[in-house]
Amino acid sequence: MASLRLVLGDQLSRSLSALEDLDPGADRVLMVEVHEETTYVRHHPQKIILVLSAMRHFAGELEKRDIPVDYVRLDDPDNSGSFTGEVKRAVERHSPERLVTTWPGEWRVLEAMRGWEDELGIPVEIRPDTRFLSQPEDFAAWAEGRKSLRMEYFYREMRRRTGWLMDGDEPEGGQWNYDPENRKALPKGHQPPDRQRFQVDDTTRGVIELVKERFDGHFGDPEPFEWPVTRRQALMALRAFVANALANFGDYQDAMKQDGDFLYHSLLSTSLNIGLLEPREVAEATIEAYRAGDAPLAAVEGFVRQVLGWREYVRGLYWLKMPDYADGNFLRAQRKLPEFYWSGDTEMNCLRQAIGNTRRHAYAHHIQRLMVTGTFALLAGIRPKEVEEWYLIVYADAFEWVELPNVHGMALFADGGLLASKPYAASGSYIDRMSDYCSNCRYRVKDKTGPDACPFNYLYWDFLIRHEERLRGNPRLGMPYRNLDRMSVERKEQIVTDAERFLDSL
Ligand code: FAD
Ligand code: DLZ
Ligand code: SF4
Repeated sequence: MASLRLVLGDQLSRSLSALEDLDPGADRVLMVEVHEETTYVRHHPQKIILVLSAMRHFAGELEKRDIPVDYVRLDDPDNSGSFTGEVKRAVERHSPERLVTTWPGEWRVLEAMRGWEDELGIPVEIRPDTRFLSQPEDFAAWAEGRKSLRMEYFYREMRRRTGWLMDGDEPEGGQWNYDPENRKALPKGHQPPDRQRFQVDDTTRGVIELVKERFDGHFGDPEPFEWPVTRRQALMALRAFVANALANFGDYQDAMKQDGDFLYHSLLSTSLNIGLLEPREVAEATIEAYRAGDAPLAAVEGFVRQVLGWREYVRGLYWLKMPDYADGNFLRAQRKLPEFYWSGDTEMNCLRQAIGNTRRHAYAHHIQRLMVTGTFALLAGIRPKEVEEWYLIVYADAFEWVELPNVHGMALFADGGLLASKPYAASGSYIDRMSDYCSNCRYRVKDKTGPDACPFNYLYWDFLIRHEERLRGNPRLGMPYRNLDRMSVERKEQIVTDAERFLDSL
């Protein structure tokens, strides 16, 4: 055989670089379900179902096009359980001249791949992942010599490079960023559209049963399982988002609502991250809606910034800074992850809502991830590695290249400000402003201290007091520190006492 083309579970794109120049008469695709990937963390059952079902559908689609696929199932008795073991076995079966694959999404997998030439005794070609709109070396060139790596400037460069939402050399509408218009709470009684749901077919049903049997005890409900698992379904999800939600995406991007699991979010991250959709087509579909007058500029710019800006930026940062990036702990956070992150058993309604959403769908939207579970972990000083593992486990879209910078850098400020210019610390009033959670909570968001006060309130000030040495010099924290300076000694003592009492009870 000429070449063996390895396709991983998050590389399910017909345009994948490993599949370029494939000769169906001489080459073969290799796809492997392996124990190591299904268990390197105790993934939410829906994440395993998503990846395995999408892999099986993708293999079927390749075969329909007469591309030979060697597909190893998880329950194959000879399955060695790892990428390295399965690649070795496949090389023994097929004696290819070379192995071709695409740059993976996680450092640990790249490390394994780098040892394959020696182990297999054949050339191993690791091709760039051209589905992204920028490559790690582009990011490294952009970052070179810069004191700070703010996403906003990277994003502007990407806008210029793609020409998206540009008017010549200027941004469409005269502004690069319409975020200030994108921070509205949902009006009372407002009903966001329902999520597009996908029927479970026989392939997915088979995987659901396998996962229920093998991964019983993992956090999260396996069913109802409603994620797209084929390209056709993913395209339907994209069309549904553009038609039903995009126009309001900007306004309500930061909003949260009791039992509002999805609001106006696109729910496209799972499809993007496993390759059923490409970022280019997703962004272009939204820009087309703007040009057709179907969505306002602020909404479309807000969405494009997530896909062209944040998504590409976090990947660039990940590959620039790994493997050391994962080891930072700027704020020396050492507390254990509270049990309620798994059980949802807490009287804090905002956390109960975000964790419940996560358990039901392997999904929570950005502000729930950042300003509820993320901010709480930041304020409470939870050990970054434990928080990172939680996020990698519980979300169906979690792959380390995107999860780690978002948790370590954005939510926890564990990189000391490489990604974020200040910690995303906030008191309960932020959650109260952006949601209706507080009116359904046992705690009182207006109370600042005492047993009934919202814990976010005293934890916020306690956080600033605890980290004064590290954070007072941050120019973006000037105002809160000035407010802290105006507080009486007794008030500060009360804050510290309340915070200690609460944290000890976790
Ligand atoms: P929308 O709100 O509709 O956004 C559109 C798209 O923009 C998303 O599908 C996603 O591809 C992209 N996007 C938006 N924000 C980001 C971001 N900060 N970084 C990268 N891409 C972004 N995203 C993941 O894909 N996987 C993760 O494991 C992940 N972990 C996160 C952990 C934390 C603590 C935080 C704060 C954010 C995390 N994000 C992660 C980013 C973001 O929250 C999710 O991409 C988003 O919630 C997915 O839902 P959606 O498709 O409905 O997104
Ligand atoms: C997440 C995941 C799971 C659960 N299982 C598999 C698998 O059995 N086979 C596979 O090829 N990929 C799987 N994946 C996705 C991989 O973990 C992912 O490709 C690597 O982490 C690199 O990003
Ligand atoms: Fe969360 Fe505090 Fe509001 Fe309760 S009062 S929902 S703990 S922010």
